[in-house]
Amino acid sequence: MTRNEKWDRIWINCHLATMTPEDAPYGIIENAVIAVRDGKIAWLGRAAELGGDPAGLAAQVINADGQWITPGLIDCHTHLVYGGNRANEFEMRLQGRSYAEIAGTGGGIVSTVRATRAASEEELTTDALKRLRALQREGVTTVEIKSGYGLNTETEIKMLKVARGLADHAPCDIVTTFLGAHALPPEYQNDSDGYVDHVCRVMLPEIAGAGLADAVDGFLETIAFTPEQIRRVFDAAVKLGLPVKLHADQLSDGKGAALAASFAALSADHLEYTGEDGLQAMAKSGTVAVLLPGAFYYLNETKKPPVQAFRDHNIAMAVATDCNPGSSPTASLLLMMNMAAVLFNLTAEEALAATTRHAARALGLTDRGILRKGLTADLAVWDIAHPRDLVYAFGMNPCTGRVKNGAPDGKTQ
Ligand code: DI6
Ligand code: FE
Repeated sequence: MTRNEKWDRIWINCHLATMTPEDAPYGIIENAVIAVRDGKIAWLGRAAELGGDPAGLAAQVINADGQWITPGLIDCHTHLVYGGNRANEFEMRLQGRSYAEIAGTGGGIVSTVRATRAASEEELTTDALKRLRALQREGVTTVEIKSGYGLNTETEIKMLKVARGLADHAPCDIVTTFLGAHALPPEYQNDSDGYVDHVCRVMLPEIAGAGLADAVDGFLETIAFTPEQIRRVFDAAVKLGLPVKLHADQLSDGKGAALAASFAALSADHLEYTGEDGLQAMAKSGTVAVLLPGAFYYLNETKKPPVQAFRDHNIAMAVATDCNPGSSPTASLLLMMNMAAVLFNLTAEEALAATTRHAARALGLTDRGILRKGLTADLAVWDIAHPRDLVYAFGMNPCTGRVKNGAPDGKTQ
């Protein structure tokens, strides 16, 4: 091998959880090495099979001291760009008011809309970065971020620009989603059809034209938009070549999962109330079920998503933070993995697949989420004894390093 054919970097003395499905459980390779070159995984396997001296094979050798390496975690559903917070509404809920009640009296999503419209790009960036960095400290290397707190063209664009811009401040890939159909803005108080028209005819084309959205989302719920309205938004998205996803069946069975699946949605999210019709449609379309235990917990819900039915139907399950100021103010994906296990009965292996392989699929990304030669070298390094430890404990963070496109970010805890 000539000098410039050397790998850029090799981690020795590590254990791998590749999360490749054919190597269950966890795709464990003990006493392993993993090498990267040009941002991609160049080689991985048992150290005994390396067939050479690491220092001769790679420009840089990193001794992982027996730690574990997994794919970088992926948070596939967040609203982490927003103005202000809703701690006041949390206090109201503690005094007995419901989330829907607060939303119905000028609070809820619309109060965050007011704060987001008033915030500058700099202010939004500063606040969002705190949340993004918290995710990164737990090994997250790809984050999806939705708009939906602007509800007018100018502010939706501001949010999406801020979201995209976060990648300049933190070694992380940002995937953006336009969520114009999140709530009714005050300007359209008694005219939800008029607002949906505006979303389809003005906002969506302008945002798609500017290349600011990778996908389109909506909120189908009695307190939000009807199936007919969501269908119109999705028709407009499909015409512009954008994939769709949906907040579906969170607080009631609005038949959202089936509607999302009929548009071959990347994912349907929440799904507490999804019934058999929705499950069958999702299985057929290959739509990923994104479970959001943070919102379930924080809203004190009791109806759990049909996890056993997802398994029976072979529907891939992802888990995400839903990081937002109203129903899930958290930036801990590890905690969500633990909650998915304890509250929703995922196995530890399912919970880790849910934030790696299946989360990548929920975003339509085929170059990450597992460790395999040729894929993007996004890694997380953990001071643990076994990959199950990532789901077992909560409020602990064993992440000691992250690698984005083959480069360590240099920071440890
Ligand atoms: N479902 C959610 O969980 C978030 N949005 C949505 O459609 C809640 C957003 C918020 O309360 O601010
Ligand atoms: Fe959400």
